[in-house]
Amino acid sequence: MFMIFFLLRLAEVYTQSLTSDECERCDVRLSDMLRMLKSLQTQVSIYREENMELKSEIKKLSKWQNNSKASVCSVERVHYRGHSYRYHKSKMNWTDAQIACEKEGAYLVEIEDNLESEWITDMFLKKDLCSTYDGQCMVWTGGNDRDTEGVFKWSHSKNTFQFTNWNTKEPSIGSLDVGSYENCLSLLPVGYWNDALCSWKFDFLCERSIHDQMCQDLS
Ligand SMILES: [Ca+2]
Ligand SMILES: [Ca+2]
Repeated sequence: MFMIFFLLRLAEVYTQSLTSDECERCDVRLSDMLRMLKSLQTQVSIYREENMELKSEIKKLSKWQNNSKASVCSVERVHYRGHSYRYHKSKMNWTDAQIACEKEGAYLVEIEDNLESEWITDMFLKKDLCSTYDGQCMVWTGGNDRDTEGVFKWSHSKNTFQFTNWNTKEPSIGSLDVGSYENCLSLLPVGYWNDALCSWKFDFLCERSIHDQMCQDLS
């Protein structure tokens, strides 16, 4: 803008300083130049207004995004085959983890086939960072045999396991009687399964059907 005003002023001063003869030779060119500069000035004014409008829109979007982050519906979730997953990096015993999932309209994850198992392993587990039985890296699922020893079910659907991915020597049924204590299903870092003491505290993974959401995810 400053440059345009400067050029306009320069043209006016130049015009005023010319003699009559000189003006006759350059009148047309100066008039054209002034017209172009004024046109340019108008365009810059328009761009300036548009820029202010854009800044206003960006400000509104930013405010909306911040408000969304504060909403329970906007917590970071990952969608996969009609379900929404949320990993909780918060260590709880199995029962408290289950309650935490229920509070957000979800349930502890239920793994129904190898595709889902592999996807969860790739998406959420620390397969490259942890040793096999690293308690810091285990994750609760909804699987358990709390009702009948050795009969594992998913806590939400009540379905018995159709697909399993047990680690070697798991589950611990009949193993020095620890099976009767290890009743809740945790995921090992590479995605294999282990029944563990339900009182142990691990991270956990909540799942829910997208159609059962209490509100629409913004992601
Ligand atoms: Ca058991
Ligand atoms: Ca076990």
